[in-house]
Amino acid sequence: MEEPGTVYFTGTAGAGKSTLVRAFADWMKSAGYDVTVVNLDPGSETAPDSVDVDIREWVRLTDLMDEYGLGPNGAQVAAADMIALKIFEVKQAVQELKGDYVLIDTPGQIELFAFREASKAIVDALSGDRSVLAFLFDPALARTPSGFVSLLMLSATLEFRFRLPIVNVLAKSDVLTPEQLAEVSGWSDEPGRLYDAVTRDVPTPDVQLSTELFRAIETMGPLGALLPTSAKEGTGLEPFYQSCQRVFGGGEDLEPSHTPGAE
Ligand SMILES: Nc1nc2c(ncn2[C@@H]2O[C@H](COP(=O)(O)OP(=O)(O)OP(=O)(O)O)[C@@H](O)[C@H]2O)c(=O)[nH]1
Ligand SMILES: [Mg+2]
Repeated sequence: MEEPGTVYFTGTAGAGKSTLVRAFADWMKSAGYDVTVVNLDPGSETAPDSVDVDIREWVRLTDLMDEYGLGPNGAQVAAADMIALKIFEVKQAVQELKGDYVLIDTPGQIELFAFREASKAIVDALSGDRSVLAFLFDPALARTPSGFVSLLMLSATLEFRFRLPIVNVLAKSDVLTPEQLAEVSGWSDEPGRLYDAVTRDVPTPDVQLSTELFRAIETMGPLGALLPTSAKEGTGLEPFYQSCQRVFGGGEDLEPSHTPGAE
């Protein structure tokens, strides 16, 4: 049997990870694919029944806060290390479900996920040859040139830390006007436009920094198109699926494992 495709949903706090995981899982199920949804956020407040494998069965943020008298951030740090200790149990639970696709929601605190060694161990344990990191751009940040550059840097950091291919996604695209969406898409399609936008701002040290960062990004290679999605409106989900498939298998499509609507 072919190894499942594993997609990690990452992004800054509130970028829309959990909502996109749910919308994408629903879309995949209605298209006939077998999907396993995994929650790796011990502080998640999503209803457990929308998740197939839930880290909260092993590690819960509120329990850690009560038990050790920790605040939410301290508890997240402790939780990251505890999750790493439980990760083979999580992996076994995922494997038992035998999904074609495994969608993994990650903790809201991106710096914890990006910078703790425990997260590296977690991702290494759960990833096979067909794994991809989806990095969600929050439109509140992505719509300014310096915010956009900062998100590109964060996305590149994740790629560098985890050594996994990355698909950059513009989340909540419905909150942008068509003009804003065209502008932001233009920045990812043509780096020259981003450069112009960054340097058009007043030349404060901040802009100078963004310009330097931009140069670094440019030398890293093609940015890859930023894929607009809206979990609220259900748009961009099929192109997102196709991007993941391109990463996994050089573009071939999975055969749905059962006929849609047959359940
Ligand atoms: N308009 C709009 N709002 C959205 C969309 N997706 C998510 N939201 C809203 O954005 C907020 C954050 O969404 P979440 O899915 O919880 O984001 P998250 O990245 O999982 O958040 P944390 O796990 O807390 O970091 C919620 O209020 C959602 O209702 C979308 O596609 N469109
Ligand atoms: Mg979440």
